[in-house]
Amino acid sequence: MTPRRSHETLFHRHESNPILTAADWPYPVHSVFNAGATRLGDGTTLLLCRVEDRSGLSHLCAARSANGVDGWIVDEEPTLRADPENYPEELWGIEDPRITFIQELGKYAIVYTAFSKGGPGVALALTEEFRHFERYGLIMQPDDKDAALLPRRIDGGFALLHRPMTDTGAHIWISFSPDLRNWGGHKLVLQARRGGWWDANKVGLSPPLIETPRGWLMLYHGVRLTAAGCLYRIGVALFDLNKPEHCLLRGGSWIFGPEADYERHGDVDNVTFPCGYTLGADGDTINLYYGAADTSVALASGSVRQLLRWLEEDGTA
Ligand code: BMA
Repeated sequence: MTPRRSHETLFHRHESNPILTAADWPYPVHSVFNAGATRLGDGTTLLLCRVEDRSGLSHLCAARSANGVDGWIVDEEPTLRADPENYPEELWGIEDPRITFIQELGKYAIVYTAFSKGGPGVALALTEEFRHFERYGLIMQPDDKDAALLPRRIDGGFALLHRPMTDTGAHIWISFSPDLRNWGGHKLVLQARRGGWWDANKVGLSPPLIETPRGWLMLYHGVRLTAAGCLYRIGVALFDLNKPEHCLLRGGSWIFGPEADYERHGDVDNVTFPCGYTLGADGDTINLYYGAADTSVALASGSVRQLLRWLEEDGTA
């Protein structure tokens, strides 16, 4: 009998973790974490980091590197600041960006959390070069977060994964739009489990979905509430390429969670929170960028093929 692979190591931490901290910043900040990621046209890796200053509020700041590991060049000033005068929903800062290159627009879509008086909501901005931004404002009202766009239309509509809070828990939904402004066709795609599960009560999309020949691969976080606080761990699921609301497989176990000291201890202990990835030149290596303990940015690498194989064995429909 083939041994079950539920304890296989699917993501390997980079030896120079954490790869970015507040000490790398050219201006005074408190912490740097939960970064969106993408690759620019010239191959440069861009991380759009959530940066918290000593007001406690967050803004976004870009760091660029040729190899995605070191040699980061960080913008001298915040790259995208909250703009509460024009966008009152950004009153208490902007957080946790996810970046998707939208082929038909030739632009990057940044979907981020806007922290409003009414709670966290989902906001959108488009950019071509991460210097000028076209803001769309709030596209999902509070309480909603952990959102990312798909890179292309599905059945004629743009598609947004997001995580509204409901009375029955926090589950992942998909919504569709003809123009990125008007949203409808809402469908539940992944439900938090109940009881003692690692992903009971609260799940949320982590980085944007990864397109594979087998389907859209989702890395999602599950939040386990314990007497000592929350544990933020990562699991995997697979969705139909043409019907992304249809879950094909969902892993039983989590595949990545707080183990290293910089994940175990920080402003918020026991948090691994990926918001972005880049794919290696081989089309298989996933460079996963994650916030560690709400304090720093760390990197782990995995393989699309290995994740799919693991899901076949550990997952259920
Ligand atoms: C979530 C978000 C993340 C954060 C995590 C752990 O609800 O606010 O930004 O990393 O909690 O504090």
